[in-house]
Amino acid sequence: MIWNEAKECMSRDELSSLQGARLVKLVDYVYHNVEFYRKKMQAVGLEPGDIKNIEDIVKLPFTTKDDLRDNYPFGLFAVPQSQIVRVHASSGTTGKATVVGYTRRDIEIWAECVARCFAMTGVTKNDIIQIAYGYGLFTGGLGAHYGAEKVGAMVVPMSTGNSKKLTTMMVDFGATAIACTPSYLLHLAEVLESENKIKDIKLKYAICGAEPWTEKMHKDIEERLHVSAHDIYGLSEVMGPGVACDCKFHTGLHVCEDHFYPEILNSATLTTQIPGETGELVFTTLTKEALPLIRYRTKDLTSIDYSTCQCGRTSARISRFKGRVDDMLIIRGVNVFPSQVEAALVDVEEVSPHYMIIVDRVNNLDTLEVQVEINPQYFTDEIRGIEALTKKISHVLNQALGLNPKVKIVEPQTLVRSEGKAVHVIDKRKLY
Ligand code: DLL
Repeated sequence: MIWNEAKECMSRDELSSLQGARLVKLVDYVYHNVEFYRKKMQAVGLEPGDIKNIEDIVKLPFTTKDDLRDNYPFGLFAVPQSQIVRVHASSGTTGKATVVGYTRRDIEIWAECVARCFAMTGVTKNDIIQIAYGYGLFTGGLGAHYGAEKVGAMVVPMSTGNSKKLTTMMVDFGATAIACTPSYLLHLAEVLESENKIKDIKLKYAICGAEPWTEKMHKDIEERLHVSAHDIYGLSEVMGPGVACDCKFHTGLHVCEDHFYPEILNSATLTTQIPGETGELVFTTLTKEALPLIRYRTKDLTSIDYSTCQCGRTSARISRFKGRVDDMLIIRGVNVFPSQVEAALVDVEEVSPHYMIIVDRVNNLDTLEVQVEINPQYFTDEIRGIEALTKKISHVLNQALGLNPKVKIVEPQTLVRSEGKAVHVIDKRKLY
């Protein structure tokens, strides 16, 4: 079933003129409603009338996560607060959240995009879907939820956490689809295997995203759970899940191009890469009202293919993600920057600025350990003192990251000093 054939199968020429018309409207809209964009355009001598078609997009300046952070919390919103019906947030590089807002229409379009994604995987109103992305400020849970409801599927809002309950309900309810991070799904596969329940499940589809995963993980999920596994992509700044997803042919993720205009950038030269070449993905939101973004640099690395897919969709397809251009780690779906750890530790006077973040994957679940050097004047052999300090640091890091890292206090001068750029992260996860 194709959810919105009119939008997903239009010719590339038709699509370009739709995108062009939407861009012209968008530029006029942001120029008159967001001071940040007006100033940025004025700084390069641009007036809204200078943007006449989609090709003109390259004249516009880029937007970055720092711009969102500098305008925290609502500075880039293009509508008054009375028109915002929801906000979500994700972590920023220094611990300050990046806040995103939605009008009622934004929420409707978001649900439609996610519905398209689910529909292209095969999910229909006859399916029972467990949503096991986190519900809350993270866009995963609610974003997937509204899209699944729009398809008409029966939604089970599990959120994350209780794996035993999830697997029990998966069997008891006869769930036919699940949406969660790929690493969590592999963990669930282990739980089901250990309970000898694989034979009892009725899963047909897995819609996984929010973190990088490999072809091998994809194959593993399909073989162990007997499902068709799909890659869903999105980011809160642009909307949330549902910006792109792969269909049953698995030849790249179809971008909802009538709403999000993709460009692939050579980060060094800031010029557009030719199709097939890897670069940084940049998005312009063509229809968003609350938080429109012009040429937003996602930092995600991928390549693009404009040829028509075997499924009939004409939308551009981006390849499975090859990593990021910055140091953002994704741990259990939560975005973590090393600088957030550093900023949090600065407030703990007993420890030095030397720290090391160790990320691993045990039983398919990400683990996070933070090693911190104690300051020589606080160095003690007294266990109780160390225990109290460990607890204090755990609390500080939990507040900053929204995760519960294992904290290990080490003696002064233990951590390796780097001669060049400081190394603060050891990521042992093997994306096998
Ligand atoms: O992770 C939105 C989402 C939720 C997508 C559920 C898919 C499913 P953020 O927390 O803002 O939003 O994180 C966005 O996560 O820039 C990528 O680096 C990474 N990411 C998201 N989906 C994928 C994917 C959500 N399918 C950041 N493959 C993005 C690889 C992904 N990386």
